[in-house]
Amino acid sequence: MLEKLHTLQAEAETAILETNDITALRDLKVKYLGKKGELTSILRGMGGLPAEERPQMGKVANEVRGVIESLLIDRETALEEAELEERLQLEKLDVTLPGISQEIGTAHPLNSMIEKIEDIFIGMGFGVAEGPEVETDQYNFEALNLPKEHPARDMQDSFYINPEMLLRTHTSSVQIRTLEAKKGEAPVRIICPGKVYRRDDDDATHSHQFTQIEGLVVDQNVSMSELNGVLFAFAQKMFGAGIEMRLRPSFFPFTEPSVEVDIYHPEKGWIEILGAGMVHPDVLARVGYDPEVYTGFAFGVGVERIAILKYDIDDIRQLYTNDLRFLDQFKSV
Ligand code: 2U9
Repeated sequence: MLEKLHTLQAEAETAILETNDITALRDLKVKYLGKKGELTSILRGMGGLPAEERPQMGKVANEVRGVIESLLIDRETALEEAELEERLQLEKLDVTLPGISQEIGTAHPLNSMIEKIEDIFIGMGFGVAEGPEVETDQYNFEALNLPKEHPARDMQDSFYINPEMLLRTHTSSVQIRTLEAKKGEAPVRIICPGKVYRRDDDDATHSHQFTQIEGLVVDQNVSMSELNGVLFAFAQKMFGAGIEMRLRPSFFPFTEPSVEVDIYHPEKGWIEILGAGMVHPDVLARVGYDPEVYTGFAFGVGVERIAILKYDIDDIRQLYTNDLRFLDQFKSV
């Protein structure tokens, strides 16, 4: 039995030291020291020994158990350390390596231009109003002095959904809705940004959908000189304090008198940037403002037109196609 115990110890020692895996080591513990393990099975045979030999054999058996236990513990510690070391090597982080740069997006030039224009007018006391893109014929045309037979209402020029509904051709309908809601109350000082739709063939300078910002001021004693002052302040803030601006007579059914507003461009000469005028008395009267008491001025800006001019863009379609090579140029704008 003594020999069996020593053989078991030697065998266990070799097996433990040769194991390179924690799970296998736990299996060895069961194999040698478990309830049904080899040491237990040897000890069971102690019953057959003479009584005087049993204490000695018991002592040796305990020593063998102690040796195997400490071998198991040492090996487990060694394997855990090795595993940790391996992980540390594998997961080593070189903090001096250059990082992976993240592409940072930026506002679309059309959106930054809308914001720029809004900021300028907000700075002059205007509020911002918005309204529906699908409009009634009444709000889009009738209320603005564009009667049924007016050429601008032609099916060829607008996107009609049915005889009474269309995609708005300008944001003037938002001003009409605002005036109606104010029920004759003054002052009114609003700008109305938004998408508008016209049946145009798309090319470098035309788009069937574009962005407008229209403005409206209604109060007592509003004059053409206030219109001139507000629009000149806008032109200066947008294009620089030294900009030259002129008004040319024009015609719109909803304003009287009407003007087109040009700025002087050093290379291109006089360029139209917006249209404007004194609100037609019939338009005011129709929404409940007595034209004998109240006057107003209105203007309309094509946002793309201003962006094209300011950023020297050669094709309006570049503002809609989301080509990153184009958009990346506006990171600092
Ligand atoms: C109300 C009364 C009058 C809005 C106006 C213009 C002149 C104008 C164009 C500029 C470039 C349209 O985007 S564009 O093609 N707009 O020239 N718009 S006055 O007049 C109004 C609006 C609302 C109640």
